[in-house]
Amino acid sequence: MSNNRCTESPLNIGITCYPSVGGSGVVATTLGIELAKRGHQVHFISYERPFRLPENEPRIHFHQVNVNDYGLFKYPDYTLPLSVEMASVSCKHNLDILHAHYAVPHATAAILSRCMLPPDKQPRIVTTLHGTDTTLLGADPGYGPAIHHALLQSDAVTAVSGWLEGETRRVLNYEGSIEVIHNFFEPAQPKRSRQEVRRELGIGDELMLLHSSNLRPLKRVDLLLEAVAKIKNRDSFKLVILAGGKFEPFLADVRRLGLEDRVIVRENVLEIEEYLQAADLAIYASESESFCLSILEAMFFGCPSVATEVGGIPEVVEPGKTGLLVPVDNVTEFTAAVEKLIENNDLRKQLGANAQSEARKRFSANAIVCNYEELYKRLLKEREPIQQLPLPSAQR
Ligand code: GMT
Repeated sequence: MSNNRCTESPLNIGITCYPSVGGSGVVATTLGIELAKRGHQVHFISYERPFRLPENEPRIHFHQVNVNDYGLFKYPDYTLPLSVEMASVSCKHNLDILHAHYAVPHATAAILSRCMLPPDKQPRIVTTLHGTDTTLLGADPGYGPAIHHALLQSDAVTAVSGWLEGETRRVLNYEGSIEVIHNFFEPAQPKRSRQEVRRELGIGDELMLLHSSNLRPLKRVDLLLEAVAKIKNRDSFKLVILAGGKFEPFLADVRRLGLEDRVIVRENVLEIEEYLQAADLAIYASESESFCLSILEAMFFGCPSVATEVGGIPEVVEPGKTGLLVPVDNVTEFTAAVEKLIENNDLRKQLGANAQSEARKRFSANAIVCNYEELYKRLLKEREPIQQLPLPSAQR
């Protein structure tokens, strides 16, 4: 273990995250890619390769956790094999930092892995809270105390918004230190042009509204569809839904609301940038959101948002400057805000331009990744061995 490693030298960093479609996995993957670009060795540890993790990139490694489904257990366990893999990777690759994205079960597994290692092989553990690990699971008595314990035992805890920091204190009664490091995005260059993508989608002069999410109930896709169905000028738009999951459960709503010719769905899209560049307005009706990475992804392509004023969204969208915010659960106001930006091209374009420049300034990899690097280096410095004072001769 590199206790005395020069903190300016490249680090060995382990990252654990969910590999499937979801904001926390996307942020963790992008962070790993950016850290590798900056010269660090980055080791991803998960049950599958994260879906946005490129193959054959220098300094990026993937370690798969094998989970055996033993017939004697009703539920397969992931936490123990994950902790064993974390300990093994820490040991073999001299990890300086083990960074758990989304506390459950990653932070607990990281703490457990550290207990399996001798002191000189123990990495510093960073836990990043993403949202429902606090707001949903933190409030569950079957999880809360374990999450609280994992946060206390972590060497550093970060949250993706100031709002989530507050919720973590409130829900988990956590009094330790939490550093807010906002999410960031590093868009890839789209391979197709805006026109090509719009042609593929069958969009002509209409405005392209975009919603991109995992469609879980708190995204309130039901409410979003209702609001869109109330837009007076039906020919003025098409709604493209990038679904991180099956859209099938919402087909009945689409039919009931007469939106069959207005809604276009693409499931599990990897080339998200192609669709982002083709969009004119992003729409989000979530009832809770610690940050809403999808809004940020759209902002990078000059696309403003209409979103609900919940959670960390006001830290991302400045109402009247980079988008419009409306109260949660209010279909009428949501529709009115979308109509306003459909009708007023100048306003929409101005908000989009502002959104893009704010995103680049505040939420780019350049603006954010250094905060994680500084945190890692601070943690490693804190553990550098204190200079031994010479013992008095009597004790030698
Ligand atoms: O907590 C979740 O819902 C899942 C999580 C995820 O893995 O996508 O989403 C959360 O983390 C994202 C990345 O930090 C944030 O952009 C989302 O707002 C947040 N979701 C919620 O808070 C509901």
